[in-house]
Amino acid sequence: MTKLTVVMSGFDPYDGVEVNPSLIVPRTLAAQGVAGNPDDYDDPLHDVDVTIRSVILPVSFGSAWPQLEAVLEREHPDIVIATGLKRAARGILLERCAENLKDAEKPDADNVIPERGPIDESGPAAYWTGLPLRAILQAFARDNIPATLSSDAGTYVCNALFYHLENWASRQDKALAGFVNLPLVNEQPHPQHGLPLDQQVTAARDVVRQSARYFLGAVKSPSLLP
Ligand code: PCA
Repeated sequence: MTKLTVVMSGFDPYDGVEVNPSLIVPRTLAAQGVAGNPDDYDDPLHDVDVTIRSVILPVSFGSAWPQLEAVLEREHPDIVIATGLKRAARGILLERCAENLKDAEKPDADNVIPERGPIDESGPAAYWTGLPLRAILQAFARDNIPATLSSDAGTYVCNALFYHLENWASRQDKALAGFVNLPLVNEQPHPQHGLPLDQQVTAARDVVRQSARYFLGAVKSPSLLP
């Protein structure tokens, strides 16, 4: 049986929102797992054992990445999926690209507003995500999950973590990493904002399953192309 390790990160409560879905969804998925169906030979994960580790990070420019990096050094994951909250989002936002820029308008959890400028003075302007976004969107369509591709995770802590993470992934032999923004938890259907929690967990399961398939070579199309 092939073994894969996935690290899924989230953030502490943020932006006055008591229930940050990115705090609950990774923990829930780590507890539930994403088991393939061992009797279904068409299921590319039928003989894959996927372990998910969740980690919750502070909304801090200074310590979110070092805390995630420590987990990556310990777990040596094959796939890393970072998540955060975008409170204005209607559905799931699949982030395409991490920008080498921090530009915060409000203090972080350490009460720090970092100086505006690049995250890494000598790093590239941006990194593409490593996740197979098109395959994930197709899985979302099958599961009726509202989602869009997003070209910009902002210039706050989420983007900074995403950038450090892709920088890390670029130095690994083989590791996929990306960032997914979640909307508010809204149990009642709402025309503009939010999704129920169980739909968000289903979405995260789709992200893990499609990323695992891609990692194992079962998804053919390059991640950013149609
Ligand atoms: N969202 C923030 C940081 C933590 C979170 O959940 C952001 O958009 O940068």
